[in-house]
Amino acid sequence: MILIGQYDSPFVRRVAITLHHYELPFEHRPWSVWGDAETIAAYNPLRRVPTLLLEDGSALFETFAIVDTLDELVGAERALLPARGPVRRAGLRVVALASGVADKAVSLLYSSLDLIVPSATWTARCRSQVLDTLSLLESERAALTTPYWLGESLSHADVALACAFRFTQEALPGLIELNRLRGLAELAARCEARAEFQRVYLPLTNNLKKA
Ligand SMILES: N[C@@H](CCC(=O)N[C@@H](CS)C(=O)NCC(=O)O)C(=O)O
Repeated sequence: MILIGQYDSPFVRRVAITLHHYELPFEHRPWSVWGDAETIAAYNPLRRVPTLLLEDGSALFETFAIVDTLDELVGAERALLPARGPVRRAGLRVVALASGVADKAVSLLYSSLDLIVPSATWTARCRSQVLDTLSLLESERAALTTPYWLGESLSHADVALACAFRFTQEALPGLIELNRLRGLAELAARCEARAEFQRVYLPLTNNLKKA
């Protein structure tokens, strides 16, 4: 398999961490959605990352579809969420909220880099979406006592959340007040200390235009 995209993307990072966690071998093409857009277009006309090329030559896009395929490859016993039931739904809910935060943070980053020209209304809306969702997740996390969101072991909820959390802090410095998000910060730190997270990290730089 070949993973296309840079590790400063919270979505690419999530896929790479999942690949490492599952010990699935892959090659990495750290192509930029800006500088290498036309190279990416040969595999994905949306010119978006992550894009994952499978052994049969087919290309997968959208993090949820890629992760779903990786779960299928390793089988239900090793997958980072149960195949069905309430724990799966609880995990998917956190994944969706964390992915939404990452999505809005990416949009705000692009606008701060003058890659898009947003209205003040749109920017304020994105900021509220990021902050209110993190605040909701913080209050839900505060009610949990387990080391990871769904219990004793890592799940897709933790990977998605930790990737979104780190990216949001780097992409939007000053937006998040960490002392209001202590539970999320602690969970993210637990994830970031793990080997598969440490293997997959590229700091977001301001010369970027590369995410
Ligand atoms: N919903 C997509 C979001 C992926 C995404 O936003 N990727 C960014 C890089 S972080 C991208 O491809 N940006 C270029 C673009 O959207 O045109 C997913 O989950 O894979």
